Amino acid sequence: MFSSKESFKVALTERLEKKFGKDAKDASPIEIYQTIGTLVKEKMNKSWVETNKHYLKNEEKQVYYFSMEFLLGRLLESNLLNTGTLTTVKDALIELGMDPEEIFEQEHDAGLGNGGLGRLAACFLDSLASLELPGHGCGIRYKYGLFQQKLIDGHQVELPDYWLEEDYVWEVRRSDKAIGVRFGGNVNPEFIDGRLTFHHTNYETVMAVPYDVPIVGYENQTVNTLRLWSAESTTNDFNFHSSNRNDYYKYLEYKRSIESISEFLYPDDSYFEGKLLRLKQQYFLVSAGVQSIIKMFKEKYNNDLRKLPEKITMQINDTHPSLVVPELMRILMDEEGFGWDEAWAITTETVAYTNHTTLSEALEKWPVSLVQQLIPRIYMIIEEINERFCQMLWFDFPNLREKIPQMAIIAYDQVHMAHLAIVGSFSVNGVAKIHTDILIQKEMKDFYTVYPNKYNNKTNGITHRRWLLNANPKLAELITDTIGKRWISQPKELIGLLKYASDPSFQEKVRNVKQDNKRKLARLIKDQCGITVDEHSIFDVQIKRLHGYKRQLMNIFHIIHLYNVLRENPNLDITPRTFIFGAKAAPSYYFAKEVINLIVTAANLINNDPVVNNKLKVVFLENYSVSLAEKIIPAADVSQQISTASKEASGTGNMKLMMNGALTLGTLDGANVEIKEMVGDENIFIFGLTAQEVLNYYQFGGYNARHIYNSDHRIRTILDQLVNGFFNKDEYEFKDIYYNILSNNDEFFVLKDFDSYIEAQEMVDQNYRDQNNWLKKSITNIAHSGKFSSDRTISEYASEIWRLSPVHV
Ligand code: GPQ
Repeated sequence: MFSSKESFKVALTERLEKKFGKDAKDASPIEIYQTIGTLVKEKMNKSWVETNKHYLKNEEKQVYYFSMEFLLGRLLESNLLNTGTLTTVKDALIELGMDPEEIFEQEHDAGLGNGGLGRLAACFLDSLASLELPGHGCGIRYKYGLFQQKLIDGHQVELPDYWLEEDYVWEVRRSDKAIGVRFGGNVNPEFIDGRLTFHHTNYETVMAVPYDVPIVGYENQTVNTLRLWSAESTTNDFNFHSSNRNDYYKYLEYKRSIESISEFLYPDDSYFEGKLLRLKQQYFLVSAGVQSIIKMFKEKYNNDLRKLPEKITMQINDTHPSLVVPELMRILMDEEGFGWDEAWAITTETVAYTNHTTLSEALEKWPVSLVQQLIPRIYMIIEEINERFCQMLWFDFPNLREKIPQMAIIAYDQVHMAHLAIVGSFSVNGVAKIHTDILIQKEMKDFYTVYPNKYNNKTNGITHRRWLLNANPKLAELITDTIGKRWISQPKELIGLLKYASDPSFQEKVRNVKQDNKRKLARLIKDQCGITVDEHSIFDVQIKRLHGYKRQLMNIFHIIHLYNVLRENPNLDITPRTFIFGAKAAPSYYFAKEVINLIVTAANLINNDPVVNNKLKVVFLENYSVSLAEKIIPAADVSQQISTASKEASGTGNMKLMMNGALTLGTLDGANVEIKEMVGDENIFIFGLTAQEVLNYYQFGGYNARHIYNSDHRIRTILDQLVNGFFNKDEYEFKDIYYNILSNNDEFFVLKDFDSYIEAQEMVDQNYRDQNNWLKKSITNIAHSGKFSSDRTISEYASEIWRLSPVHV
């Protein structure tokens, strides 16, 4: 049906008629989208069944990627690309008088994630399938994804993201695979036949119903599964006493409380919010996932669970799913009859843990009372793990005896999830070289002494299929025309572009593609914000979650500085620039919301001041999301990656932007370090404190923000403008930012790095004037971006952690 435009048109027409009783002319764009989606899904079903059969029949190892977040975005276009039907479908739609982009845009983003961590999981799924690796996702089917952001008067307002309003064409509900997850109750030890057993009573059962989403590989027959669990109640579990008229209402209440478990995604990024409901979500995901894997495994391997580590790895995406460790122990001991030692050996050879942050506010520490009350048996197991771990430290590592309270899994009435994950797994990895180094040398130094062999690095990556082939088809085409198409399956082959970096005719072509993309984005900006931007200005982009450490504040301070300079000297020769922001703040993150307010307020002032004479525009695009990123990134000239060094574990936006020819302006943090290594010093703008310098300041002090305020008039001017009515708002509007910097001694070194940031920004300005040189740098970045394909990352996980080989379906 997708073999030619004609057969696709016939299939589309027939299905539209069946599904909606309409022909292509009358159908609405959303109906067209849904129909094509259904057809593509059906096309994938055959390979899905085949893949599953193949995995069942053969004894290859499989990986399960446990994650509280999968930030998929839209799937139609990428599924068309991967199934090799994108061009046919696009062309056919055009012939039918439709705009393919308009059709694709009907799809509601699956926003089941916050930012980098969730998007990484989605890129990994794409790479697993594309490399023909048997790897599946295990997550939660939140009814509401990450909130939709509106800006009202400069303030962020959150609206619920009811993404399931229209049918989600990619999922299949599998009621037959539902599994019960138990919460609460009492656990009583009992001796049965001389064996200690644990009898669990008075618990509440929540039904976990899986919804499966097929994940198709690029031009192969592999279709893996993303299994998303939804919480449901069953009437069987509720005691109706027909004499009591209130039972019905009680039941409804009960049903609501159960369904609340998969109701919404917590909107916090890199931040631990210790809510009971969140803990419920975590155990719900883990228990449903592990139980279903064990069930399947027993059927396949004749109940021989000793083989588990040989055949299965459970990779946990940060500590959020770290209850996998005690849950697997529980199943092996309580349900399968293993003794502690054997269960522990199986568990710790099956689970692997990825750390994604060293920020202390993100570390998960659950109050003992909460864990005990919600999952009593799991708590007992954690206690035992802790006991044995501390004993082991005491006897085997006398030098660490003093450190036991800091290393314990349970201490000071809290369960420390990272410690549980480290102790309970066979692999601990960071997500960029510098991040892994910091884990080993500082954050997890003592654990490294105990388990040196567990530690390894896996630098993050992004799928070049979505972020280059789909998002920037013109650039992809130009690359293929220039070096052939091998780079698509072997992204490192992009290096072949280096030869053309200085070739004027190739440069011209790259420039035209970028210019087209910028024109399109300028139109979007006009439509969404009513701001006219100069499409020949530098498009300078910072798109990511709003966070103190990501320092959007430093960016806007610099913009205000430029504005101040221009007001003093309107004829100053600066390269026209458009600063573009996209960022959601966690709803309860007050400071982050203040920064949004400052950006939007400053933007209004600057954009409407004739003195600036269109040399400067500031745009804040509402509701930053995967699909919006796909429009911004291909149009970017400058990629701002300006986190306080040591704070950004890796970053992945940096990779997407370089792959699309933007030059990085950044600190030596996260994967920026490796980007610099690849492209060389002359093709990146680096500034600011190093991670070591930052860590030294934290440890030994010696930084005083007020000194800088007093001695640097540029900084003093900006800070004073926050509180002297300069922005035509209430004088107190930005006082918290002012005090945050001056009274809290500028936790993220905005003032300390400001001078070198200005200098780096001037370099950007100067460099852009020489277009040939700029294009050479841009092409050099694209050429080196192959390393940052998630195909490379996933190959490393497969060979070094999972010992997983491709399976040809
Ligand atoms: N990251 Cl712990 C998140 O997006 N959310 C989180 O809760 C945690 C980490 C990010 C991290 O900040 C980035 O530096 C990484 O590139 C990304 O995870 C993927 O590893």
